[in-house]
Amino acid sequence: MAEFFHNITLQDILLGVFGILFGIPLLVFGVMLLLYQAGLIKPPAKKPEPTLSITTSDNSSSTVFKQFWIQGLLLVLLSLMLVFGLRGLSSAITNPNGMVLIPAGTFIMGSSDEEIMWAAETFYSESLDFYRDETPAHPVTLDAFFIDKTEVTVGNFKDYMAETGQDPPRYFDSEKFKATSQPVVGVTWKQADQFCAWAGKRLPTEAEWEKAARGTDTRMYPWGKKPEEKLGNFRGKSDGFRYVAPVGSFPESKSPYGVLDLAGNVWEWTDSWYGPHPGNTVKSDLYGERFKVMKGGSWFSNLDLARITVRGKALPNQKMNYIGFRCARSASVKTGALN
Ligand SMILES: [Ca+2]
Repeated sequence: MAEFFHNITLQDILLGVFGILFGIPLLVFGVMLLLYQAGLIKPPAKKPEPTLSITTSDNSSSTVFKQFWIQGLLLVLLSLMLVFGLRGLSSAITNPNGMVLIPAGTFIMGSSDEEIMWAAETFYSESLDFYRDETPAHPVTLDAFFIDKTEVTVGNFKDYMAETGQDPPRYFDSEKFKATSQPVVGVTWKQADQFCAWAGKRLPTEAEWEKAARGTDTRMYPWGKKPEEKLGNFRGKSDGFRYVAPVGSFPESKSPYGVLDLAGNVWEWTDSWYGPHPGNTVKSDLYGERFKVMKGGSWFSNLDLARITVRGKALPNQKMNYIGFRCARSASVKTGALN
């Protein structure tokens, strides 16, 4: 429940106001009609306002009111169904419980040789080898899915612990990392995986995370091509935060789909093992089912590591104060994604 309130959006509020503005007057109208019908309120002396057509030729007041009552009630019911149905449908499709819909389709995953050259030159790296696991840039086609709009927070994790009796992650009592609006850190891959399962979700794959951040062009960052120190929580204080920032602190950094916190704040666990991209020719002992890929860089990273295509890696049992996560969910109806 707490998670629901954390995730209420402007759209939810506007739709709520819309529902109240239309729903309440209609409800009052319906109740008054019922009272008329029951004889608890005196009907007007004259014929009712001709706003609703009365087709009968019988002018006796009881028949007129009976029809008036039925038409009015139908109108109220239909209006309420429309208002709340639209609200629920819209909310469920675009933002179920703080999630964002990423439409099905193809995007470009990974970096081209030119792009890693650009990164090496921009960030004064001594070696191109560091970047080679991002290559080649290759098309990937995904089904539609939902992804959390922000990183999972300490507050979310408290709800989970309260309901399941799970142990707190490392750093849960640390002054720097304990605020409820901050992303939870110090979680192992398994803890992240179990939280998502509890929430009826799952960890995103590396490809899903990358698409949610990148959209269908080949941008380097969720906001575009340029490194911008002020658009996320990276190493140093110039962004306003020395350690983690409350989730959603950088609304201008949103991805093409409106997802926040992707670059910086905390690295995010994905479901994927650290293996080679299709067509990658690098020989690496690190490839295989040993490391899980994490994405996005953190409050402890520079802007180089916050590039969308960077492939961070960590052992699944690592508990670091710069690693957190967010969850995803398939959008096919058979998985119940629209509830
Ligand atoms: Ca992040």
